[in-house]
Amino acid sequence: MAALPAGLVATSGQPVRSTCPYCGVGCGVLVTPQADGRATVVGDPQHPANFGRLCSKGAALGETLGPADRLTTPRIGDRPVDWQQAIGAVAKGFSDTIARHGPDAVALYVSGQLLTEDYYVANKFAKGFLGTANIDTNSRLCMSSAVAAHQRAFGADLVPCIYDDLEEADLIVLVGSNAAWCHPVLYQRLMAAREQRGSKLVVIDPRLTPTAEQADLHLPLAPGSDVLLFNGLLAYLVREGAVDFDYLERHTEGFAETIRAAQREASSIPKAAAGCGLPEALLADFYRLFARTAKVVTAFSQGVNQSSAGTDKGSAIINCHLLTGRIGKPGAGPFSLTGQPNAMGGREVGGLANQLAAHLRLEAPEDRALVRSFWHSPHLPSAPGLKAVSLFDAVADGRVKALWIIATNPVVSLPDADRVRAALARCELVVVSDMTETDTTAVADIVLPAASWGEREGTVTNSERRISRQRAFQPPPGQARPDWWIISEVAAAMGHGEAFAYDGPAAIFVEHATLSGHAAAGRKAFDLAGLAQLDEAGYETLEPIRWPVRADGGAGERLFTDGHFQTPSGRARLVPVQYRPPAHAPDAKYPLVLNTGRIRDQWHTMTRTGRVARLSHHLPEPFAELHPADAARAGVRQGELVRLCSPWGSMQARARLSAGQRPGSVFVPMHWSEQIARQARVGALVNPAVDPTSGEPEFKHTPVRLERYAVRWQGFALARERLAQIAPWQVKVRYQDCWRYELAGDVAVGEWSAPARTLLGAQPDDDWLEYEDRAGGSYRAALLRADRLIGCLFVSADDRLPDREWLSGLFATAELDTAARMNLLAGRPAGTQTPVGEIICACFQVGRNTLLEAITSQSLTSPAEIGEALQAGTNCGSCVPELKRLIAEAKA
Ligand SMILES: Nc1nc2c(c(=O)[nH]1)N[C@H]1C(S)=C(S)[C@@H](COP(=O)(O)OP(=O)(O)OC[C@H]3O[C@@H](n4cnc5c(=O)[nH]c(N)nc54)[C@H](O)[C@@H]3O)O[C@H]1N2
Ligand SMILES: Nc1nc2c(c(=O)[nH]1)N[C@H]1C(S)=C(S)[C@@H](COP(=O)(O)OP(=O)(O)OC[C@H]3O[C@@H](n4cnc5c(=O)[nH]c(N)nc54)[C@H](O)[C@@H]3O)O[C@H]1N2
Ligand code: SF4
Ligand SMILES: [Mo]
Repeated sequence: MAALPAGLVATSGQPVRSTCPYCGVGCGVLVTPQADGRATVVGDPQHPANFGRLCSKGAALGETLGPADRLTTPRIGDRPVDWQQAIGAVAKGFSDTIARHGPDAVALYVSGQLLTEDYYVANKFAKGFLGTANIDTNSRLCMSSAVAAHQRAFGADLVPCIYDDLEEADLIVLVGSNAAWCHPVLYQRLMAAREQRGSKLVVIDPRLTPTAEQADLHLPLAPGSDVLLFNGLLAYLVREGAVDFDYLERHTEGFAETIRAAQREASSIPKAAAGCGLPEALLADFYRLFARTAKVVTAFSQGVNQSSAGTDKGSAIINCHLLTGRIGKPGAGPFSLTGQPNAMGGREVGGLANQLAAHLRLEAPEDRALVRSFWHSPHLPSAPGLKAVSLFDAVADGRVKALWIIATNPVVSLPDADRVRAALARCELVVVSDMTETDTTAVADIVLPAASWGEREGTVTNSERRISRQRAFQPPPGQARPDWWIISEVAAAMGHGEAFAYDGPAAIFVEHATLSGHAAAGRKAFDLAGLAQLDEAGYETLEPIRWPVRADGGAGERLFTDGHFQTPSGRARLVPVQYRPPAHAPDAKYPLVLNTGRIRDQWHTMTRTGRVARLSHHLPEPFAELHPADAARAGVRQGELVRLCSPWGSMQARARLSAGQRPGSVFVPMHWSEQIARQARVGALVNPAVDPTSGEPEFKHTPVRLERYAVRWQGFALARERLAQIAPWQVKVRYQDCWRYELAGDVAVGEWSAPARTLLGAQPDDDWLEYEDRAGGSYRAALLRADRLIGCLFVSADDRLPDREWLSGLFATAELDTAARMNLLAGRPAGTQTPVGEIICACFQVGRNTLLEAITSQSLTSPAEIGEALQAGTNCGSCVPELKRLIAEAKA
């Protein structure tokens, strides 16, 4: 077994320069490790993605660290084992399955959160040495539609824009992107540029998001109607004479058919407006603005990609840019915003089942020959492997018998997620590499502990093709190991030691860069030949750099400036596309459309951000955001619990009413897992329809029914230790000095005293305070040990419950004083202090009520004035859109 290279941990007093492991903006961070195992993290002023800025998640990175809840030993079944045994078992399981059933009976399912080096090794292992193309990644769920649209238009998966373009544009169109919450630092850069140069912002999204609230125009289009909207734009541009015929003739093909198709479908503004469910005047305003503005960037994200028409939506957008020649120029182009930190790196190494390494084509014999000889691999599959959703279908029906899942949590994040869980439970061999227990490790046969951010070394590539180093500043806990090491050891145990004899990530990166140089041969955009000679020291000190990095030293050039593309003809293709409705329409039984996505302070399935108190206050519970009219129809009031059902599954959530929600649509975040909340995995409801070209699922459109979840009691507990499951609605929230549990039940509890003592773990010598009003259905109890608050429970027949914030503060003190003790069961301090309310500013923990009170009493009129008065919004700035909303609310 190969040893890990030493020298992983920085010892100088200097902060370690690294990269944020969350979104595709790829912000640089400066990390100063602390004695307690945590770290302070600030933005790197020199990093060209963020110039020192961080969002709420990046700013709280230091608090995600620490050994608590980490996986530290490999295990087989329930049995902890050493690495030798674990690796032997994985290797034998895969070898035996291949011997009995052939290479396509095994598969890997990996992640855009792997470092490029891990990702490269995983692909080499699967495609080159297991001999199967059955390696797919969660990027299939994320930007595979954009990849397919790029390939169709440009002949390769190339993103035409860079971040500067957002600052140089006069018009920015955000389509299906809630960038204020999902790409916050990029959004802040964009807003700053807008202040300076007066650029316009248009947001195309069915809901009024915090991003849309800031826009000059918000187009709340009917879900799934983007193709129609952009076909309508294309036809309008032709009518208005905004076409760049010179560009079309010299650099493109397919424009005549494309124009005809668009004209057939959306010949006039009224026609397009009707199909998109938009007022004609609003659509006309947008079309006019687009036609008149040369410098326009259309940035798109999951409202485009996660659709059964995702590839066509991408093409419809790109068509408009090609038609006007607005591509390959400063401040102009279609811009796919990547979600994960290394979505782009995954594309470089050929992470998807239909790709080969280094932007080479799996289906091209000459490309396969190049890779095969470079890897010295015994065989290379010639047909694409199974795409994520089909891959799990194959697991369900037994075609795939051994599966290795790395750095992703499909039991939460795939559509039809209950079926995914059932499929994994039946599968002969499921191996999971993760850093913590998840809903997916819960159904694994072998669990492997992975090193995580801060403990691993490597590179990631952000949305603008910029490669940055992630650097380690602390050792992994226990036996945890980097993913490249684990995969290489399994490959070696299967007899491929020579091809995987890496002594560290630098060697892998150099191999990757060398292969890209061979593949590009100086002619293609994806080219890292200029980094193929890096030595250890050069890799260690690698500065953020945008590709292409040519052998002659040229780097980071803007793509497509010469109008030359990577298609066989060298011309870009306009692709005729036609609107298709989403796969499943709402009906009488399932009348609403479920739209899913993200919230500001949580990352995906919450395995890291869910550990941070500061990030848990903003939106602590699984919720369903619905229009007041739909709520009234279902008899649901603000804050009540609801049950959502689709033909695929069901869940519970807290109702949040919002007039910004499109009538007929419900928005539910994707984040909550079984580890944190009961019956709150929205993936269980999501239909498994996919885009026919990209295979990307339709996460934004599932018919559902919503009903009141009639509860008999509601309550919450705060406790120093984690509590057992007691209620059918139970949500665990990380607070600074305690855990908060939101609870509710549909069966009345006659007597609370005994179960409350058990729940909070009362001992004979403890102090037990309690108050009961049986007739009113109210019960309150608190447990103290030597004057220290251990836990408390508040139950009520309705939702009249005290503020959690004041009570949770009592856990910070070692001994409760008499006043606090007296007010404990009242749940609030004496006097008439208002509770701070829902936390809006995560950095300084400033609540909604505090903000509203200050805005009114001090007549505050801008986020800057709020910042001066209360600090809110002055650190990461992620809450500024909400501060603006509160100012408007106070005025109204
Ligand atoms: N805070 C936070 N940030 C993140 C992440 C996170 O988990 N948390 N994850 C990262 C990842 S991996 C990704 S992929 C990105 C995703 O970033 P975004 O794509 O910005 O985020 P989403 O919330 O998934 O969806 C975006 C919007 O699409 C809208 N939408 C739904 N249907 C349609 C439609 O038919 N047409 C249009 N035009 N819009 C529609 C939704 O209402 C939603 O507001 O975020 C990244 N950043
Ligand atoms: N309903 C709904 N579902 C969605 C979406 C949606 O909009 N709506 N969006 C989809 C999109 S765009 C995405 S990108 C996916 C994301 O979905 P997932 O990839 O499933 O989400 P994560 O929680 O990021 O999972 C990453 C896992 O890797 C682990 N991990 C962290 N660091 C390491 C490491 O260094 N090594 C290893 N081996 N493991 C590590 C984490 O603990 C975590 O369990 O969700 C998709 N699912
Ligand atoms: S915007 Fe936030 S989450 Fe994204 S990379 Fe920057 S700090 Fe990290
Ligand atoms: Mo994503």
